[in-house]
Amino acid sequence: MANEKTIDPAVAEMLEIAEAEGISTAFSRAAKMKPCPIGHKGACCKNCSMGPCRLTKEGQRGICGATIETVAARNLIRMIAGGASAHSDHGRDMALTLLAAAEGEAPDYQIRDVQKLLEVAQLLGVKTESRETMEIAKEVAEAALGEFGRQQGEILYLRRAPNKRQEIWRKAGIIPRGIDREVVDVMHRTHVGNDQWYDSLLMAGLRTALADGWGGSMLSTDITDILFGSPVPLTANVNMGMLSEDEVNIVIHGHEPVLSEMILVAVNDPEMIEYAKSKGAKGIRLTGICCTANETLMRQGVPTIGNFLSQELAIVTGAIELMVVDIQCIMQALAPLCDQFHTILVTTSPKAHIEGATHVEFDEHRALEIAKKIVKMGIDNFPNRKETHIPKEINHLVAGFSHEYINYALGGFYRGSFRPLNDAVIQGRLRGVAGVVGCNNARTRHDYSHEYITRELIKNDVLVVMTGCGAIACAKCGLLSPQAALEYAGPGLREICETTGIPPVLHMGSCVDNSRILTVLSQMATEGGLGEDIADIPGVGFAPEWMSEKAISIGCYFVGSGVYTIFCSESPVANSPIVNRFISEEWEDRIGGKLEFIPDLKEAVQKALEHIDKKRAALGLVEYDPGRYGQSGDSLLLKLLEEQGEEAFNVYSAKIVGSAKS
Ligand code: BF8
Repeated sequence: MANEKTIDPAVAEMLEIAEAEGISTAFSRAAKMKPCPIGHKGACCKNCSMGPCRLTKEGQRGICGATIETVAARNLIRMIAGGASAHSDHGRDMALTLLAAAEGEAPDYQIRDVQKLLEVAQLLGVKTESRETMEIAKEVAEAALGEFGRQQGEILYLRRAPNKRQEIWRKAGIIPRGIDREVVDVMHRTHVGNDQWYDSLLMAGLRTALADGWGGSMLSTDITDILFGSPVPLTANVNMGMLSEDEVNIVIHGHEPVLSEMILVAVNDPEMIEYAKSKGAKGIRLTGICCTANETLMRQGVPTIGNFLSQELAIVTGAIELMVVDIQCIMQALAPLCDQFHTILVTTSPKAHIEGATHVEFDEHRALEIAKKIVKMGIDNFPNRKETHIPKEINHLVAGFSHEYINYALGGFYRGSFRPLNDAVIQGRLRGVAGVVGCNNARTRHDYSHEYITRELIKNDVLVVMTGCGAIACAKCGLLSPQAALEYAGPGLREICETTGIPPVLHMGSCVDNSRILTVLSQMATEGGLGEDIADIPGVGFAPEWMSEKAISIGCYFVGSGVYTIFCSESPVANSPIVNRFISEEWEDRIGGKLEFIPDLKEAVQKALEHIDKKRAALGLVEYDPGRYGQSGDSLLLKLLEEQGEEAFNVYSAKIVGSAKS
């Protein structure tokens, strides 16, 4: 039964225990509560108290006269505004931390990537010559904060996009002004009695999504790199087997590394470790869940024990002394669940209180002091641990692919550029590129769609980049290890992985780090050989198991940037065929990207590959042919091993080693 709900053996194991003991989880609640069929299709309008109006029949109107199209479009763009707010407010907090650090008021934070600071300074028009690092950092933080409240003009980071893309935005009237302004614009225009044409509503939604992707999220990623270092590849471990039987288990969950990085410093403090030993533990084990886990995994190799749908089941192990959370994707169900175990749930953000949790407000001005206080609470709770059940499951991965590193990995120090990647696409060694991102959703089999879509894409020589819970899902399936190339990748992609040592699926970070994918696409478009715009690149975007408003905002900023983006679910605007057509065909006509909801995974992959091939043909590239490559590298030895057995393989290997020596 549990295996029908998840493909993760650790989650299945814990789910069986939860079910046997009558413990409520998102899985059991989803089975009991069917989604509202009216809201599900975007047919419910509750923007005023004359309703809620349920527009289920063609031609029906709400009490104010709103049409089905208006209601569906308003609902969709309010989701964009919600998602953009979440990402961008996170970005604002990162800028405020940078400002506090630069002013000497947050002494526990430093500038770890000065090079990145200088690059960002240039983009934001901050002078760098003959200036102290902290002086530059202060002005960068102030300029970044200014981008949120910019009333007129254009967000400065849009300059990172190819010129042609910027022109498309200007022509379509969707170039974002300040980030806050665009979110307020959507909330205003969707108020009763305001914008009532689906066309202008949906275009305004795109503008807000672009403010998220090229504004709030991109600033967040860059400032996080400045403060904590830009990621470079590292090996790490994933899944619940990383919880410790004999150490104090502290789990970080949420999104902002400002907290989790400090908890990491605190758990490594020798005094804290000694204190843990005084309580009978062998030490302290820090692990993570969701995107704050992705952040610390990418930079420090902190193990990730699961994604969104694992959060409750991790508690059911009985092995977690303390789970500390900040913002976003934290289930309210954690508080009553922790009451059934010895786990302490600590909330830290003034924006995310949970009734029943212990609130220890985080303040970056006293970051390490507060982090130590929280860690000590966990240590003090160790003697209360009772029976535990920790699944054995552990997988290995390589994480830490920033766009800077991809640049270097493919081109080396002396010719670091996206040229080799573009050449691989041009020659057909790679059919194309794809971003597979987003959440888990209790309405679909946990992790299954991520694994299916990603495996099919790499089998077809599509290089995949991932973020968020999708990246964790595929890491748990072993797809983020270099060995996955041998097992699952198509012949051309496998050759590239063998040559460069990268896995066929690259972990690019948390959900705000989807902005890194925008930067990769921009650099590919400007490198030459693949057109002049992101929309020219043979590439696609996927959100196989999305559930959050943030995912809708991400999907829409990819579409706004020219990418064909597929969500593998029923459409949240299914009630309006006009709106569904608009976000697909009309958006493609106007801005080159389109948004489609395709629940059938096979069909979704097929459409993606057709799109990639169409883009290849439009660029005049050779037709993709998997038979052309794959005759080099390890594949010959492996073929020999398979066909002639180990003896022949050993004789041949010895010959190669011998000739290399002589
Ligand atoms: O920001 S992928 S479930 S954890 S929303 Fe949430 Fe979705 Fe996970 Fe990260 Ni993103």
